[in-house]
Amino acid sequence: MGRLVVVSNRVAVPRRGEPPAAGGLAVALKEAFDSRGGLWFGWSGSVAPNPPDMVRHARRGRVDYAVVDLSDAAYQGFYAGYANSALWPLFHFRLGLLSYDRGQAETYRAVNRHYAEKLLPMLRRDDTIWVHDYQLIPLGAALREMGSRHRIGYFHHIPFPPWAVFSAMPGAEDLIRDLLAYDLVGVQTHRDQAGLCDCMSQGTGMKVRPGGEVRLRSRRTVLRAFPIGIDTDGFAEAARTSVQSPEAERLRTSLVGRKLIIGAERLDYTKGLPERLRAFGALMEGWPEYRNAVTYLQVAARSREDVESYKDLKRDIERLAGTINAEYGDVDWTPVRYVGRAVARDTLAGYYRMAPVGLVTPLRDGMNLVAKEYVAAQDPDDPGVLVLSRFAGAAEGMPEALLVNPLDAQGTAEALAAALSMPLAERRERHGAIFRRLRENTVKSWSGDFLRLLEGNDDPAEAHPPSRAAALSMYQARLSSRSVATSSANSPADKAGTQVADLSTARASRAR
Ligand code: GDG
Repeated sequence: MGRLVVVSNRVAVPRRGEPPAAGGLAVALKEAFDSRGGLWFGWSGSVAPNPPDMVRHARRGRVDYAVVDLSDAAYQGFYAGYANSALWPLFHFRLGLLSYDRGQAETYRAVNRHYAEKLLPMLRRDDTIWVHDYQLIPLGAALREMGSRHRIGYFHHIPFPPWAVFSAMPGAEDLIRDLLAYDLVGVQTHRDQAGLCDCMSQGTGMKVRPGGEVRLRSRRTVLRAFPIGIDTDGFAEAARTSVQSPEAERLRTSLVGRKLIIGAERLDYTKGLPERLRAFGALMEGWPEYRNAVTYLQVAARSREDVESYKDLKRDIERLAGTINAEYGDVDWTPVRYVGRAVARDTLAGYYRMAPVGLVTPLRDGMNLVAKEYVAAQDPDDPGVLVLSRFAGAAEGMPEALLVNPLDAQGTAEALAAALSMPLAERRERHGAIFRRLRENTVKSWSGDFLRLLEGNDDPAEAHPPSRAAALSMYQARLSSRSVATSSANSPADKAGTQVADLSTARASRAR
């Protein structure tokens, strides 16, 4: 079996001697990387006016990390511009926030082509390529144009709207056509699969067969739902340990016996934070018995601060939290505690475990891992209750959560009141049912399922022999990498890799 080649927007190179960061794709891919070796390619997270046009390499275990920097212009046009100001709102059904600029759309395509040019020479004939997320939709088509016949899969982490919404984007047809370059396109839920199939048939006029199969000449693309999971046991263990930590103790002491409602996410307009604050305000208004008896802790890690709509959001949230605190707070009680920065992952796990209510109410979300993590973190003997937006992908697999429409502040407040007063037996029953499912569908089973379907049973190299151009480019690259590798044990690429690791940590906040 060939290597696994992963391409994602942002690549965090682990520090030498340290394991990859817990959580996220690194955990999902660990097994595949350990067993067959691999390459992880993408943006370093670094931006410079005129970065050197080179790929920097770092080897960690069986994985080669290969990263490129972005120029200021590419960052603005590709990342802050088209990806996060046009595609992100579009895919989250927020047409009013969509800001389209043809120049940015061209930069997005140019960056994807540039990535393909850099990646192609690093590929081996029998590699399997797995591309991640909306920043990289045209990458597969760019690779095909350059002659790649590899198996290439794409996973879309965010929602997929139907054509009635999607077609608002100038060039919508081209984006959908780009997906036909992939052998497998994965989305999070059945609702997203329906949206994708609708876009495919209406945007291209092609027939989507049962099972999500589309055929274009000899090429076959499969469109499927693969709901992403978490490292359930790992997160549960982190919560068990961390709930005893000094940080957790500090929070517990400060609550003075009050019940905790918790929310945690990137500060993003898709996460429904103003709506959530209004719902908490409605709880305070309509259920006076909870005044001075509950505290709502919202962790909102800063994100995409150079995108205009995110600045407005920050102001709105701060104003709303201030209004609720002024209205209902007391000398010894602040109803809303708002922490505007990231909290360490394990600490967060401990906080979840001590909170009787998890409040996760995005307006739209591909999956929402916080919902899953909150459930995994609970004490099974005395679990908390998840209040969850029906518009989070996670809701599809969690009918036992209290499902709400986040736009309905009264309805969400009712769910909060129900959660705060739910009898132990019912809490255990609801929690047990979700937790069992979370243990069956983990992040590892997710990546395994995707790769199994992508690779099928036949030999990918037989099914898609590389074209002459691609074979030549790969051959030349292997020759030149051999001469670098033999020149010194402490090669320039290796040194650059160490530098990348430092950079990647410093700029982690630019990841999404
Ligand atoms: C995209 C899709 C899809 C949050 N605050 C802190 C913190 N977090 C962690 C959570 C969770 C992760 O960040 C966020 O994951 P989400 O799934 O909620 O959201 P996105 O970042 O938007 O991710 C989403 C996901 O891709 C996976 O496919 O579910 O729908 O939008 O793990 O725990 N982590 C730390 N400090 C914080 O303050 N350390």
